[in-house]
Amino acid sequence: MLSLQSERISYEYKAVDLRKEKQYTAEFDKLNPMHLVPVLVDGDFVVSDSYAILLKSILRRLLPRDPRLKALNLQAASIISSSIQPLQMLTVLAKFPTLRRIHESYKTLPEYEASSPERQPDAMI
Ligand SMILES: N[C@@H](CCC(=O)N[C@@H](CS)C(=O)NCC(=O)O)C(=O)O
Repeated sequence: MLSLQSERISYEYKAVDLRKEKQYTAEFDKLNPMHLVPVLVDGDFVVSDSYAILLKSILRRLLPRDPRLKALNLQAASIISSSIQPLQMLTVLAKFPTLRRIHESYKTLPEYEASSPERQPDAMI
């Protein structure tokens, strides 16, 4: 636990060690039953999901006032939280044993190897 003071916002930072699966403790379950960080606790108000936290009043002030610039900032936040970040979550890494087994089995086929993304003419290596 760490108490910090930025220019105008004081807050307490509580780290949740995902490698030790601290997101599954009973205490954290009360904050976010989806077992994901980040979570913002403001008195008795609790909100999870970085996009929703961004839109909460205090952080909303960090967004540009110009509606076009604001839209571009929200676009970046949405792309990260909806399209990029979900692919890196611990819940989807190193799982899907059946798909992994099929992939390992197919890898012995020359046709399968030849069709791999990195072997395509337009692959960016
Ligand atoms: N869309 C959510 C995603 C939250 C998320 O996936 N958090 C990751 C860490 S960046 C997490 O808590 N992972 C724990 C797990 O996968 O068990 C957000 O933007 O807050």
